[in-house]
Amino acid sequence: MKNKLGLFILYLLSSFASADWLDVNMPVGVTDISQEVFTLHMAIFFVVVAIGVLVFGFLFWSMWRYQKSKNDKPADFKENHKLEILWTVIPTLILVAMAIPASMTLKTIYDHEAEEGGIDIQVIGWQWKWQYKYLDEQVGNKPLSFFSNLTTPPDQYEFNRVEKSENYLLEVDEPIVIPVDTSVRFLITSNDVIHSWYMPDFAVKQDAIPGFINVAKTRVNEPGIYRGNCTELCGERHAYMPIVVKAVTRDEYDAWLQTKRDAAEELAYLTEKEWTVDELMSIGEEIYATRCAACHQADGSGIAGFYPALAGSDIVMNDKARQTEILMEGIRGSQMQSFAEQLNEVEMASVITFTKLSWGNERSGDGEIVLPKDIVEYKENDT
Ligand code: HEC
Ligand SMILES: [Cu+2]
Repeated sequence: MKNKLGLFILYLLSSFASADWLDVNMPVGVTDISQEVFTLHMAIFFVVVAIGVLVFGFLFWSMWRYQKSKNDKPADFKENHKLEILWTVIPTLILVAMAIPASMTLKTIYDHEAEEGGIDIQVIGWQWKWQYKYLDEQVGNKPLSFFSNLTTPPDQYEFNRVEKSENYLLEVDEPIVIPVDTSVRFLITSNDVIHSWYMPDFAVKQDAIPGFINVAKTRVNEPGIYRGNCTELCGERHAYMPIVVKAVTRDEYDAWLQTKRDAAEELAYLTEKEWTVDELMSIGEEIYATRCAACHQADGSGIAGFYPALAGSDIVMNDKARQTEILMEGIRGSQMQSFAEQLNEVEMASVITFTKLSWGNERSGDGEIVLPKDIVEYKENDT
């Protein structure tokens, strides 16, 4: 018996020493604040361990020392004012001692002052994706803006048909890019319900609330790719809206901004270009898979009672004006949201064309296609 207990303790000790245990702890992170939070967490953790050892040690020692077989006459005193005052004052002092450094860290976390040379990024939660707007960077005549959509295919998370990828449910089509050693403020809000923007390596976790802007400031010390997710239950696909941040050097950041500006110029040209059906279909197929298939299903069959089938839909087959309107404006009060900001003119025209010419719709419908310039026209008439 004694031997087995010894083995068990040895086992516990050896597993404590192995690195696996470190993964159970919170990450040290890559910002000054995240490191401060980690140090604070460890300091308080050890205070708690020390108190636990003392209290339980004393408890077990007393049980053993004053067991009935050793003391046939137990002491029968009650109330000891000195002791009672002592065990009130000591914990109070310990709590105050822990609250001081904790409040100091909180104060740094809540410093939202803009800094010289810093950048502001508006973060907007959507069911179920994140939008990022770089408020200081104009592209065309609007701030640079894009959406981050989950890229893990449903075959991995719904049907278990294929092996899970390394960054399972933590991968997106377009990560946010930020420069290192620069003060970055995230202005966090929501378009629909409450979400929460959580990036463990930055020690940033802020609710995204419609109509409010919550600010989180960070300054990343090390280049790298950091992953987090939405941490406020926000609907059925809450688990499918990850966050990926790519921290790069200032030069790489400037180069990335330039590619964004070039892409905007390219788009102006692309909306004018003559498009073939095949080109539109291949872009449309990709857009459909990442933006629409989650609800309307890969084969356009929808889910009865939740998401209408697009295969065989009269609107999709025969009413391109109404379908364009649905995609641009969304359907109020339903999960069919506006894609006007999420897709550019080429992507919008392609995905509409794709739905009109897939799943048999091409045989029963009017077989028309929608061109990027139709979307440009829609936008012009709309304003
Ligand atoms: C989050 C789920 C969701 C996503 C993603 C989504 N839709 Fe929808 N869609 C809906 C719902 C729900 C409706 C029905 C709304 C209603 O009528 O109240 C709908 C309706 C439609 C309709 C009208 C169909 C009809 O016959 O009435 C079209 C067309 C459509 N969606 C196209 C798309 C396209 C194209 C995409 C991708 C760019 C897309 N949807 C993405 C949920 C979604
Ligand atoms: Cu969410």
